[in-house]
Amino acid sequence: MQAHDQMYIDGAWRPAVGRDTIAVVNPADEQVIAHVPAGTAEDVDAAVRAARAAFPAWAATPPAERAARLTALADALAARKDLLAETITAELGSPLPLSQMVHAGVPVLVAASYAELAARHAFEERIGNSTVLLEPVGVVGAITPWNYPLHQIVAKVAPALAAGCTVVLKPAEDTPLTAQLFAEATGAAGLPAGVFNLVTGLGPVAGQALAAHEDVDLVSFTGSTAVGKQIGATAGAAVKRVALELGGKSANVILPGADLAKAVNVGIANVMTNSGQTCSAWTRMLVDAERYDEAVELAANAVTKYVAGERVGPLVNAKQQARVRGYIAQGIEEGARLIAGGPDAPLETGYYVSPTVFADVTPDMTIAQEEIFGPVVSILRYEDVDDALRIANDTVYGLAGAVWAADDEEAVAFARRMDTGQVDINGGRFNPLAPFGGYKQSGVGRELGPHGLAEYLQTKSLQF
Ligand code: TXE
Repeated sequence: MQAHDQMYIDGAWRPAVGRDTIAVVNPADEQVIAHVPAGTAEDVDAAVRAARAAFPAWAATPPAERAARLTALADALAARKDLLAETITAELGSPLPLSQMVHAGVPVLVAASYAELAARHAFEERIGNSTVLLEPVGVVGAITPWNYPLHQIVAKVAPALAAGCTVVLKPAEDTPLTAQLFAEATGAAGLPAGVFNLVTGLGPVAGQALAAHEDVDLVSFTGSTAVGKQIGATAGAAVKRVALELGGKSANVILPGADLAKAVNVGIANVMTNSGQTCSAWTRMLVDAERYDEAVELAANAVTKYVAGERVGPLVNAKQQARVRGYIAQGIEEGARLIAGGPDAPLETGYYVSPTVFADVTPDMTIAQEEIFGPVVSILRYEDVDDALRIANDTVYGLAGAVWAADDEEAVAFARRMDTGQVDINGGRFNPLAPFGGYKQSGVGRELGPHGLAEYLQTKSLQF
């Protein structure tokens, strides 16, 4: 591994133009673990130029060869799995088993899935008397968040490379070490120089410069809705492609005939995973009036398994900790009934928040409307199935959700009426090929699988 004080541009590690650095902090003990370069517009420009120069040859590389590089990338990530997991635990604070299984494990599957898709995707179609060519969009500017540091990178870079695009990545300032390991893996995988480039830096500086760069053809962003709107506006003004994966406020709908204990237990586990820092987390649990009290009791019981500092890691930084504690205080103020946790920090050191459950939450409360991004579950009551649907759809977001019912058919019928991009039916199982992305203000575009690949392609039709 290279020293942390360099960036990966045009196939080589090099220092930033400026001398400013960003301190990387372990959120579990608040200790500084490294410094990385705070890249500027000049660094971004150098990276974009490298990506532009590499584009024609990479776009012309046969898909089978691009697939071979992606297989090598999946292998390189797998070979570094332990180091990646330790690094993610150090800079994000997630418990090591979660880092190993999810944070370091899932991206290997995603990279491998794009190796397969690149190999078998039809980059050419016939429609009547036309041949339609599916061509790479060009240079991609990828801006990623810290919550799943490696997955967010791979979910953008792997389909972009499969499509034949070249990439400049600006990862979150909280988790740049994971991005550096990823960059090193792209080198080990034999990607030609300039096909993948890494610029670390602050969002409003390096991120902004990348999003606004005139030689970037597509900006793919995952993060807050506020920044996403700004990036969307900049891209729109430049008539540039954009993909946005933003916040969520997903509903966990437990219909009257469902297995209540299972739905509540899985629902609590879903939100506690990664300390609630998951955009698709089922943060609103919807239960029918008849079984409401039983559900609250089950939830109070279930949450006792999640202890801050043990199964539940810290939040990523002091700002996120303060924000989540603020939301918990606001929930109490607005009249929700606290049944577990609360706004006090559970540990003196580290950015921990108590696993928290609220009952008697009504749809108009702030905690039922805004993305909290912490280990906080709100339990809402509904009167009948139409009421459940109205509440489930009553937010500006529409990223994910869950439906539990007596059988899959009933759950699917409900899911069809939900304004949301992904729904787990009676528990669901992760599928790395299933499209992921938002309805409404949760975003534009999809990630993963063939739909994720399509984001990075543009079409040209030839008429005969
Ligand atoms: O996000 P930001 P933050 C939500 C979640 C969280 C909130 C704030 O609700 O509490 O956002 O998190 C880069 N131009 N999500 O402040 O600022 C930044 O450097 C270009 C949901 O961390 O949006 C980082 O790389 N880029 C979410 C990335 O944007 C800019 C995951 C995300 O940071 C920029 C994370 C700018 N002006 C937070 N400003 C999800 N959808 O999964 C910042 N960035």
